[in-house]
Amino acid sequence: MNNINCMLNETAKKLVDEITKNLAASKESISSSFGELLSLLIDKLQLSQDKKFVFVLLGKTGVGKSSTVNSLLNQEIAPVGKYDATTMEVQEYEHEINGVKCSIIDTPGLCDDIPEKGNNQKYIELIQNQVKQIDLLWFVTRLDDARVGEDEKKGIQIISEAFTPQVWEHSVIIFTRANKADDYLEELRERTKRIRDEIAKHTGHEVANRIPAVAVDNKSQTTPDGKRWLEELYTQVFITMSQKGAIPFLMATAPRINKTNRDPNWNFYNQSEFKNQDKEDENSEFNANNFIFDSIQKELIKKKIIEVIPALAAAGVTIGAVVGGPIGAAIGGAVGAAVGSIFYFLN
Ligand SMILES: Nc1nc2c(ncn2[C@@H]2O[C@H](COP(=O)(O)OP(=O)(O)OP(=O)(O)O)[C@@H](O)[C@H]2O)c(=O)[nH]1
Ligand SMILES: [Mg+2]
Repeated sequence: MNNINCMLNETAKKLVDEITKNLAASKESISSSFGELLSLLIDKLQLSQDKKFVFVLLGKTGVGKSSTVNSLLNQEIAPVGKYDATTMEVQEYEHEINGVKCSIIDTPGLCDDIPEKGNNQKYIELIQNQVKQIDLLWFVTRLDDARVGEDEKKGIQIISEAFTPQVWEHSVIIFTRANKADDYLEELRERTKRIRDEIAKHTGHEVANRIPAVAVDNKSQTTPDGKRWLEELYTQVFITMSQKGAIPFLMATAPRINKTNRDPNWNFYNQSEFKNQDKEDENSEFNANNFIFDSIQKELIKKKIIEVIPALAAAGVTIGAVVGGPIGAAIGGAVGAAVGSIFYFLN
């Protein structure tokens, strides 16, 4: 427990010791290695705190790239607005969330029909020079657009050439304006297939068909099927992003992870009393910007966490419920929030 002792203040240290001891009294087999596990986890999280996660955004101007990233991270990271892309450039927005750095790299013009024909090679060099890390590539397009445009095809091609087609192994397809679709499920299915087919020209179908597609609507908390999209977006982003970016991302978002086991689709938006409560209490479980995962999403996130930190596979199912919250609170800060969330998902 040396590492913990270094970083915790006296009160927190006592609390962690006490919890560990209580656990030892009640569950001998789990607790014998619990201290080691916790120590390893805290080490890993502390290391990750200095790392950052990087999202690269690809999509035509005005489709909702900025809005969607801002919704997920609950911050005004990239400006939202309607202005025409006139040149192809690379824009990097750097930000710190909960003490963790992130970079959102925007690629204005890359998927837009602007008269810079023949300049693909120049852009490839530009993006290669400016982008050193990609944890997740976001291909953003409107659900109510019927086809994959020539400009989008060009964007897909340039990205594939600049970063090798493997870049699509850590990518998601995001459909915005889900509530504007005429036939939601049909359009979701059809458009997903068309975009995957286009990407498959560079990666082959095996990689392309594994790219998750998520429908969102930045003007609404739900999609036409009545389900919240924020948690689904979070889940697909988290499980698809590179292992390197996953823990920084989890740490940045951990304070917004709601640890109650509530059905995410219970109708809290419809209840005006709770809407008012949202405004009063940022951390309230009724805050619509917080994440309330359903059991399938929890399971997927758990699987990814264990993939990134394999030692956690040894953590018994009972640990999460018993100590996750108190230990997380005792540790405090981004590391504590992440510890609490990780044990919540393991549970
Ligand atoms: N109805 C609806 N409007 C959206 C949605 N997403 C974005 N918008 C609106 O579309 C406009 C453009 O959104 P942005 O997020 O700025 O789009 P962008 O792709 O980042 O655009 P550029 O950075 O200018 O290329 C804004 O007025 C948004 O409010 C959505 O899901 N549904
Ligand atoms: Mg934008």
